[in-house]
Amino acid sequence: MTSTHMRVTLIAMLLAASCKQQAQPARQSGAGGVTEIAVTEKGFEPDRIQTAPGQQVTLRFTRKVAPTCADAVEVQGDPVRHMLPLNAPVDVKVTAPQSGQLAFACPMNMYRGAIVVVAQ
Ligand SMILES: [Cu+2]
Repeated sequence: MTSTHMRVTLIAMLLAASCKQQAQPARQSGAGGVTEIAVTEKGFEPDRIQTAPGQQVTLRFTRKVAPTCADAVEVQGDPVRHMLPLNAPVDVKVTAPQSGQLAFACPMNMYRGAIVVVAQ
Protein backbone atom coordinates (compact mmCIF):
# COMPACT_ATOMS: atom_id res chain seq x y z
CA MET A 1 0.00 0.00 0.00
CA THR A 2 1.42 3.42 -0.90
CA SER A 3 1.29 6.33 1.50
CA THR A 4 -1.29 8.02 -0.77
CA HIS A 5 -3.47 4.97 -0.45
CA MET A 6 -3.06 5.00 3.29
CA ARG A 7 -3.98 8.67 3.45
CA VAL A 8 -7.09 8.09 1.34
CA THR A 9 -8.07 5.16 3.53
CA LEU A 10 -7.56 7.24 6.66
CA ILE A 11 -9.70 10.09 5.29
CA ALA A 12 -12.40 7.61 4.32
CA MET A 13 -12.35 6.17 7.83
CA LEU A 14 -12.58 9.62 9.38
CA LEU A 15 -15.49 10.53 7.11
CA ALA A 16 -17.27 7.31 7.98
CA ALA A 17 -16.77 8.01 11.67
CA SER A 18 -18.13 11.55 11.43
CA CYS A 19 -21.11 10.39 9.38
CA LYS A 20 -21.89 7.87 12.08
CA GLN A 21 -21.92 10.60 14.68
CA GLN A 22 -24.15 12.86 12.60
CA ALA A 23 -26.73 10.21 11.81
CA GLN A 24 -29.03 10.09 14.77
CA PRO A 25 -31.86 7.67 14.12
CA ALA A 26 -34.96 8.04 16.22
CA ARG A 27 -34.58 5.61 19.05
CA GLN A 28 -37.45 3.41 20.00
CA SER A 29 -38.41 4.31 23.55
CA GLY A 30 -39.59 0.98 24.91
CA ALA A 31 -42.12 -1.80 24.68
CA GLY A 32 -45.32 -0.69 22.99
CA GLY A 33 -43.70 2.53 21.88
CA VAL A 34 -44.86 4.29 18.77
CA THR A 35 -42.39 5.62 16.24
CA GLU A 36 -43.69 8.31 13.93
CA ILE A 37 -42.46 8.06 10.36
CA ALA A 38 -43.37 10.72 7.84
CA VAL A 39 -43.51 10.10 4.12
CA THR A 40 -42.16 13.19 2.40
CA GLU A 41 -40.68 13.96 -1.00
CA LYS A 42 -37.42 12.55 0.39
CA GLY A 43 -39.01 9.25 1.32
CA PHE A 44 -39.38 7.88 4.82
CA GLU A 45 -38.28 10.20 7.63
CA PRO A 46 -36.66 8.85 9.68
CA ASP A 47 -35.62 5.94 7.53
CA ARG A 48 -33.70 4.13 10.28
CA ILE A 49 -35.23 3.25 13.59
CA GLN A 50 -33.14 1.64 16.28
CA THR A 51 -34.72 -0.90 18.56
CA ALA A 52 -33.86 -3.72 20.93
CA PRO A 53 -33.79 -7.37 19.78
CA GLY A 54 -37.28 -8.90 19.54
CA GLN A 55 -38.95 -5.61 20.45
CA GLN A 56 -42.55 -4.99 19.44
CA VAL A 57 -42.65 -1.74 17.53
CA THR A 58 -45.53 0.28 16.20
CA LEU A 59 -44.59 2.27 13.14
CA ARG A 60 -46.97 5.16 12.58
CA PHE A 61 -46.67 6.16 8.94
CA THR A 62 -48.13 9.48 7.86
CA ARG A 63 -47.92 10.39 4.20
CA LYS A 64 -47.50 14.16 3.90
CA VAL A 65 -47.03 14.58 0.16
CA ALA A 66 -49.62 13.89 -2.50
CA PRO A 67 -47.55 13.03 -5.56
CA THR A 68 -45.36 10.18 -4.40
CA CYS A 69 -44.92 6.58 -5.28
CA ALA A 70 -44.87 5.81 -1.56
CA ASP A 71 -48.65 5.73 -1.22
CA ALA A 72 -48.24 2.35 0.45
CA VAL A 73 -45.63 0.60 2.53
CA GLU A 74 -44.58 -3.02 2.64
CA VAL A 75 -42.69 -4.50 5.57
CA GLN A 76 -40.31 -7.39 5.08
CA GLY A 77 -41.99 -10.65 6.05
CA ASP A 78 -45.45 -9.03 6.14
CA PRO A 79 -47.68 -10.00 3.18
CA VAL A 80 -49.97 -6.99 3.72
CA ARG A 81 -49.51 -3.90 1.59
CA HIS A 82 -50.40 -1.08 3.95
CA MET A 83 -52.05 1.72 2.01
CA LEU A 84 -51.12 5.22 3.16
CA PRO A 85 -53.88 7.76 2.58
CA LEU A 86 -52.73 11.39 2.53
CA ASN A 87 -52.33 12.90 6.03
CA ALA A 88 -53.89 9.92 7.78
CA PRO A 89 -51.63 8.09 10.25
CA VAL A 90 -51.47 4.34 9.66
CA ASP A 91 -50.14 2.09 12.42
CA VAL A 92 -48.15 -0.97 11.42
CA LYS A 93 -47.14 -3.29 14.24
CA VAL A 94 -43.95 -5.23 13.72
CA THR A 95 -41.63 -7.34 15.81
CA ALA A 96 -37.94 -6.66 15.46
CA PRO A 97 -35.71 -9.66 14.69
CA GLN A 98 -33.09 -10.86 17.16
CA SER A 99 -30.36 -9.23 15.12
CA GLY A 100 -29.82 -7.41 11.87
CA GLN A 101 -32.63 -5.35 10.49
CA LEU A 102 -36.19 -5.43 9.23
CA ALA A 103 -36.67 -3.49 6.03
CA PHE A 104 -39.69 -1.59 4.81
CA ALA A 105 -40.23 0.07 1.46
CA CYS A 106 -42.74 1.51 -0.94
CA PRO A 107 -44.20 -1.12 -3.29
CA MET A 108 -41.75 -0.17 -6.03
CA ASN A 109 -38.84 -0.45 -3.60
CA MET A 110 -37.69 3.07 -4.40
CA TYR A 111 -38.05 4.53 -0.94
CA ARG A 112 -36.62 2.32 1.76
CA GLY A 113 -36.17 2.26 5.47
CA ALA A 114 -35.34 -0.21 8.18
CA ILE A 115 -35.71 -1.07 11.80
CA VAL A 116 -32.18 -1.64 13.01
CA VAL A 117 -31.64 -3.96 15.95
CA VAL A 118 -29.06 -2.75 18.44
CA ALA A 119 -27.78 -4.78 21.37
CA GLN A 120 -28.56 -3.09 24.69
CU1 LIG B 1 -42.05 3.74 -4.88
